[in-house]
Amino acid sequence: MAYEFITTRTEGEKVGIITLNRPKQLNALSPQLMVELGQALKAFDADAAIGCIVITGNEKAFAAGADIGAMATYTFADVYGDDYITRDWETIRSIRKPVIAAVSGFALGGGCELAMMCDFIIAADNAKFGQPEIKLGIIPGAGGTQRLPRAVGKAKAMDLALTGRMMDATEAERAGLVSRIVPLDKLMEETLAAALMISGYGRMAVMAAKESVNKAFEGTLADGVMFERRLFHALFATADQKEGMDAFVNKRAAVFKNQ
Ligand code: CO8
Repeated sequence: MAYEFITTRTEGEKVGIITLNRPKQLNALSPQLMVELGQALKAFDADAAIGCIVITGNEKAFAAGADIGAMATYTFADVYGDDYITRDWETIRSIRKPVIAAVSGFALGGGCELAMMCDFIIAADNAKFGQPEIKLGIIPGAGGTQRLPRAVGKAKAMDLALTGRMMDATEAERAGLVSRIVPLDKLMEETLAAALMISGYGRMAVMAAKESVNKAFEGTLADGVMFERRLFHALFATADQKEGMDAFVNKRAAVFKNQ
């Protein structure tokens, strides 16, 4: 499919890569870009060959936020009544395959929220994260006030949301927002290595792991542990479990068939 504000490609025919592509606007997330992102995510999710998806930007910006120009004149009736800004932001939550954010440069406002909607974030050493909406007279609108405290704790989330300051990659890793920091020129190499590794594992175990970790953020500990246990039990019905354990016992590499 031809896109205007993103590009897509695959790596090793196993990883789907979506690159946000409005470089002059620092990848500001316009409504049309979000529609295209949703379409690309759904297409990779439906492609049986793809085992993991990566969203990235460019060296200067992952995304500097929702498009302020597009939002500037919106009224309450536009945003609440017609749901202009928010309606295409939820698609990513319905994607069942893992989605990694490979972040270099600015990840601000909606850009930081988009990164947090991904399953984990690998950051280049020049990455900068923040929720500067307060400076515009608004607050985060795509989950920032909810996901940021879960990732970095209340104190730092309050600091970022109330002052609008940015935090660099080192602070973000120390706080638990990003899983690892890599040199800028190694960002895609390291991210694709992780994505290819994930794509090589049994698809059902991968999806169950994603679903189960996400459950940790949405309910009680007891419910989450029970959910995990049921998925753990269910994976013993898969051929991939037999293959993975047989391979270990017989000291050979496992070949998963996603069955
Ligand atoms: N929207 C639109 N255009 C932008 C945005 C943006 N968020 N960010 C940067 N741009 C544009 C600039 O206007 C500029 O365009 P032009 O060249 O035509 O003047 C171009 O990108 C380059 O930007 P700068 O010249 O400002 O570059 P600097 O390197 O000097 O500064 C900054 C970089 C610090 C990132 C600066 O651009 C900045 O502060 N940007 C705005 C950051 C921001 O406030 N983000 C939050 C936006 S609000 C939001 O995201 C709400 C999310 C709600 C989601 C709701 C859906 C569910």
